[in-house]
Amino acid sequence: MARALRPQTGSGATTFERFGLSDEQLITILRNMLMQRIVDNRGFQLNRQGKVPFALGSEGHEAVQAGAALAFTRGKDIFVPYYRDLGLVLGIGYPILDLLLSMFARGADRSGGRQFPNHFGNHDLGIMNISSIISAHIPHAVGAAYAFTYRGETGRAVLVTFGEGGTSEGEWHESINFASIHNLPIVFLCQNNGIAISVPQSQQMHVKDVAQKAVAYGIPGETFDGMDPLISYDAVKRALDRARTGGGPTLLEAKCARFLSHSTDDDDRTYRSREIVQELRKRDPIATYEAILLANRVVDEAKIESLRREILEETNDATDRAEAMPLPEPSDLYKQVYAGDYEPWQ
Ligand SMILES: Cc1ncc(C[n+]2csc(CCOP(=O)(O)OP(=O)(O)O)c2C)c(N)n1
Repeated sequence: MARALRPQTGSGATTFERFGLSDEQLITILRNMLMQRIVDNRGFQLNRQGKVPFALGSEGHEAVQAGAALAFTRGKDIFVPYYRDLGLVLGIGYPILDLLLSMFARGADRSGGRQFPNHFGNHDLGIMNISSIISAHIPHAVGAAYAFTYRGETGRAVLVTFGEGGTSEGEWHESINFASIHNLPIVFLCQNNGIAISVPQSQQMHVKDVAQKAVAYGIPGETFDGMDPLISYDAVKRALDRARTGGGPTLLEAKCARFLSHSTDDDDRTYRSREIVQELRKRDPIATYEAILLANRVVDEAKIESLRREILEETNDATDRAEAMPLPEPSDLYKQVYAGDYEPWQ
């Protein structure tokens, strides 16, 4: 049942009421945010222990990703993620174990342990695999949306995500232009954390908001608070609904923050001060959302604690299981690379 809750702090006149979410859905959002944070931290811990070669954090992106995951219709929509979408894929149903198998590069991983970590893909969940080449996945997303239109499949939409740095790429512009011309059912969701590795937004573009770029392509553009999961849910849901009902593409921009380094391969102390990061962390989306749920008695402290414990146990279990699995067989090197029985050395 939809609830009427007290206004959120810092979000103007916004009330929970207008989102029409049940208690269960409000708690699902919190669960997904906590899961993202715990799995995220696990990747960094394992890297520091020398057990996994690489991890990418999404701390600070929890709200936008949990909100967007709830707006996605599993079994109908297609999601084309980028590498920082750990929370979004978990929210759609990607198993924690699959993420850990990929981090540990074990043979039981869906790609046979041959993919770069954070290259999510799951056919059953409608998650399209990507490459890390910035914005190279966006034409693929537009292609999927074009296929829906071409086949006359209504009620389906594509959600594609990227960072603000990705909007400097030619493929990004070409894709939005094509989607706009053909009125395709697609939502372009920018997770704007203000920095592309070490390059600030001011050196990527001469506009304040990425969403302004929508004007040039004749589609709606909307900037929203990506630190608020309910506002994020609402924006993504409205845009997906518009796409599903023939309204065409939308460019969304979630203003969020990146609390960690770009990945375990860089040290953000070389390009931003600790004071800046401390300021960002004051707006921790999990702490803010927990406070709102507590104030409105949707959850109590004990419920939050049990959610945390449950997710931590699942993550610990997945870590142990993934670590205990064998590495891929060298003879599997070309498996899933060539179609059919072709052996490249023959
Ligand atoms: C075509 C291309 N150029 C450069 C890179 C190296 N690279 C990897 S991530 C990244 C920054 C992207 O930043 P942004 O799109 O803002 O996303 P964020 O990582 O901040 O979430 C760059 C430049 C790449 N992978 N592909």
